[in-house]
Amino acid sequence: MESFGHVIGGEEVASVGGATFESVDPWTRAPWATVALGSAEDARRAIDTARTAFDDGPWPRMSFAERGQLLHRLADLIDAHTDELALADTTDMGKPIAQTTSHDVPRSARNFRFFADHARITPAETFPMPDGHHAYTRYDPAGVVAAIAPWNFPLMMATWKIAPALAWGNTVVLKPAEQSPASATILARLALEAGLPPGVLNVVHGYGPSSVGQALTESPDVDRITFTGESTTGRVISRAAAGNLTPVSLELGGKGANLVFADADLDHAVRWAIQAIYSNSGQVCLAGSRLYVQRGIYDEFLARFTAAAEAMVLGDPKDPATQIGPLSSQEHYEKVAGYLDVATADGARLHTGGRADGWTIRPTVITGAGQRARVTQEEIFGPVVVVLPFDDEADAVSAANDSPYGLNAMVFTRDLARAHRVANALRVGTVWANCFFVRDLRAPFGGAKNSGVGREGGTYSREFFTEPKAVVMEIAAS
Ligand code: TXE
Repeated sequence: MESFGHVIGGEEVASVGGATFESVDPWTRAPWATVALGSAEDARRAIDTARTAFDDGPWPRMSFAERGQLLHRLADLIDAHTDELALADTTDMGKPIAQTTSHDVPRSARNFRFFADHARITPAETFPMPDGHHAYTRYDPAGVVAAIAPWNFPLMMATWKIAPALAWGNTVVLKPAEQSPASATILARLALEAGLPPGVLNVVHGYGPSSVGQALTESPDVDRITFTGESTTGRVISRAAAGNLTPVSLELGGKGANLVFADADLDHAVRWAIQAIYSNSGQVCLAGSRLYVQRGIYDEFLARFTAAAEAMVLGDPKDPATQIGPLSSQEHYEKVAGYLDVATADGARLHTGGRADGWTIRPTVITGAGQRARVTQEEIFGPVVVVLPFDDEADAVSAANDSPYGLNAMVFTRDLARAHRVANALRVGTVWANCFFVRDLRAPFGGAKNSGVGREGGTYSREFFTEPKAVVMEIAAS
């Protein structure tokens, strides 16, 4: 068994009361690591440490170049420890090793490099005023940031929050999800090795309600809360934060619509549609879990899509050939498997897929579900796609927008005017036209409706993790 502690004030420590929990490998379904189990008291220790590091320590007072140098060093160490970090996430939550190695870990390093550089080179505004004054904006760090991360991209989502927070001079307390704690401790160890001052990046393990998560969101000493997870949890966190008027950034659930028009390049659309729903076993907030196909190509598209889904390689996530691993936990497997029963009980059909061994679900296609069916409206968060036909553009847009979620959508068409029109009409935070998951880290990332509050990325992260200050100065007294 491996062992992972909290990292508070530059040291890896046990919980105050010595409590631990076990992280279960969802492939073997056996515990593989012992993890410190924090309480509200451990959260308070971490917040106090981060507070002192912010109020009295060097970090917020360093130049962007000095901080950037340390964050680049951390990015280099992440790259150098790719195998260890990739294996940690894969063992914790079952994501195929090919994905953690080629995507999640490199992207985590990139998050630090990008935000370090972005903070260093982004200009602030000046406003020359006509009356003998000028105004300019300072982007001062906000203070102590609580980052609450999900289990579906453990290292990648944690670094997406931590990197801009640190680059702008804040100190951080990270609570990783209880299903995927290991990579957070490894990251904090590497941050110390890179030379980040003690107390700047703290990690506390534990649960959400009545535990570390709740303590972080209720603390008056936390200045910003950034959270990714379920929409219901987002509401609970918003309510807790409201007690102290602490600003929150929430990236919540999704039910991405993927619109495939008859004029699309079908091979291309099938390839992306497969990727959009089955990568990470569908445990992706951005998943294209509602696949709307124009009626004229519906049968052909469905046949090609089904063949590609059935060809996917299931198995041990530590095998580099595996494309579909187990779901992240028994609880989550039961939730996703339950939706297969919901689909058939509601009169829909499992066109392909279903349960496999252990906690694995085969790439599943549901047909014959209505627009109002639960499987069409609710976030399943597994390798399960609902395929529905549409007649024309107006029909496609209205079906896509008929959802409580508004995180993202995809449109496949060769008609660029239509791609622009549809992108304009969709009520979501991101539209991908003829692609999926391609990111420019300067662009806003977040969701409309129940998919979130606020945006992160580039200057959007700056707005959230700083306290923008207007300085108005008289130039010449008259
Ligand atoms: O999410 P939670 P869960 C969706 C997906 C999934 C469902 C449940 O549909 O099936 O959520 O997953 C912490 N105060 N997404 O239960 O509970 C918790 O410890 C403070 C979408 O894992 O939202 C963990 O660190 N913190 C998603 C984090 O919140 C609390 C990614 C997420 O857990 C808390 C993951 C509280 N009261 C799941 N309660 C996405 N948008 O990508 C929980 N937490």
